[in-house]
Amino acid sequence: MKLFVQIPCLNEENTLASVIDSIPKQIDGIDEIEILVINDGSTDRTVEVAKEHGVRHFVHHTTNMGLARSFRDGVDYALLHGADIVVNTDGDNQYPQAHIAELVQPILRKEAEIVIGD
Ligand SMILES: Nc1nc2c(ncn2[C@@H]2O[C@H](COP(=O)(O)OP(=O)(O)O)[C@@H](O)[C@H]2O)c(=O)[nH]1
Ligand SMILES: [Mg+2]
Repeated sequence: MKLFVQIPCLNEENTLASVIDSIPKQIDGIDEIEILVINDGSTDRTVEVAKEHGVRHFVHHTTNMGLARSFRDGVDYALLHGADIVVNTDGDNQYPQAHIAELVQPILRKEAEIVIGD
């Protein structure tokens, strides 16, 4: 199972490092974890910070196109690159990444196709 964690970002240079560094490196039942940053026309160092923290997958919007379009383009990229599961999280460190392992469990158990953390 290949998991993509996608992070839509509009100018998240201050918080993106904490988000990336707290994404789990291993999850039982998942073979590969890839991180994808969707850069939605950022004018700050979002992309440089992501690269410095090991991100290798990017979707770039040359101008700001909004979160909905960013989310969709991220899912398209992830599926094209072999994703079995896509987790979306924010670049502002609003969500605790440590819960990603728990979040994907209903999918791994084939009990759900979509899981929402609240
Ligand atoms: N507000 C906003 N966020 C965007 C946009 N494009 C990408 N994002 C990213 O979408 C994520 C959610 O945005 P945020 O402002 O935190 O939304 P909220 O958590 O619903 O208040 C963040 O990682 C943003 O950087 C955009 O055009 N506007
Ligand atoms: Mg937010």
